[in-house]
Amino acid sequence: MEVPVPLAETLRNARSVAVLTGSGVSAESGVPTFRDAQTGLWERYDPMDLATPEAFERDPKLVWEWYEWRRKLVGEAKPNPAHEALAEIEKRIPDFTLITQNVDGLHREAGSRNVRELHGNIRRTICSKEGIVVMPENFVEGTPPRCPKCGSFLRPDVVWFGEALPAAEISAASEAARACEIFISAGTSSVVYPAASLPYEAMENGASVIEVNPDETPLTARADFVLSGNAGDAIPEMARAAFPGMGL
Ligand code: BV8
Repeated sequence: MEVPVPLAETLRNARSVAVLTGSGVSAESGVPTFRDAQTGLWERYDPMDLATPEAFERDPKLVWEWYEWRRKLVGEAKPNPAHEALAEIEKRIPDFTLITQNVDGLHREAGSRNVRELHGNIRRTICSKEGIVVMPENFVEGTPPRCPKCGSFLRPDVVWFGEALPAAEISAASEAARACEIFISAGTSSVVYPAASLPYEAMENGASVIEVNPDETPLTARADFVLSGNAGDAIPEMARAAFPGMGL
C-alpha cells in the first residue's frame, strides 16, 4: 500500500491527533464487524435488533446469550497490527486521543493509553437497574444472572441503540476532535451517531481527515486522504512511513 508522502509528513509533524476506530479495526483479530453476517445460531438475528433496550426487555435470556457468545469471541481475540501500530503512534504524538466505538477492549490490551470507549466494554457487566459494575464472582445464578444487591437482571456495560453515550466519553472525544490537526477514521462504516459526527467536527476546526477502510463510506468523499485497504496493513504502513525508525 502506497502512503502519500504529504500524509506521512503531516503525521510526523503533528502535535495533536485524534483517531476514531470501528469494528473493522478488530476484524483482523477475528472479531466479526458489527454488520458482518452473524455466524452459527446467531445467523438469523440482526445485531441492530438485539443491541437495544427493547430486545433486552422482551427477551433478556436471548440478549444475554448473544453477548456471552460475543464475549467468548472477544476473550479469544488478540490485538492485531492495527491496534499495535496505533499504540506506537500514540508514543510519538504529544497530544493523542484514541476514540473507539468497539466494545472489545483490544486497544488497551495493545498498549494504547488515552482511550475513550464511546460504546462501553463488553467485558464489563452492570446491574440493569442501578448501573453499578458487578464482578462475575458476585453474579446471582441465572440467564441473565441477577444483581446481588437488588435482584435485577445484569446486562453488558455497552451502549445500546437509543441509549445515551457516557457523557464524559463523548465530550472528551468531541473536544479531541475539535482540537486535533489530524483526524484518522479507521474501520468504521461512519453511519452510527453521534460517533460518526466526530470527523466533521474535526474538519470544521481545520483538521486533515484520513480514512482507512477497504470500502467506501459516507465520509470517503470528504476525507483529505483515503487509504483503501485493511487496517492491519494500512495503519502499520502509515506509521512506518511517518516514523521510519518505528520497529513495526
Ligand atoms: C443515541 C454497542 C440518543 C453495542 C453500538 C443522529 C444523532 C444521534 C443519534 C442518532 C442519529 N441518527 C440515528 C440515531 C440513532 C442511532 C444511530 O446512529 N443509528 C444509526 C444506525 C443510524 N444512535 C444511537 O442510538 C446512539 N444513541 O444517539 O442516543 C439519546 C440521547 C440522549 C438520551 C437518550 C438517547 C447509540 C449508538 C451506539 C450503539 N451501540 N455498539 C454492541 O456492540 O453490542 S454501535 C455498533 O455499531 C458498534 O459499536 C459499532 O461501533 C457501530 C458501528 O459499526 P462499525 O463499528 O462502523 O462497524 P460496521 O460493521 O458498521 O462497519 C465496519 C466497517 O469496517 C465497514 O465500513 C467495513 O468496510 C470496514 N472494515 C471491514 N474490515 C476491515 C474494515 N476496515 C478496516 N480494516 C478491515 N480489515
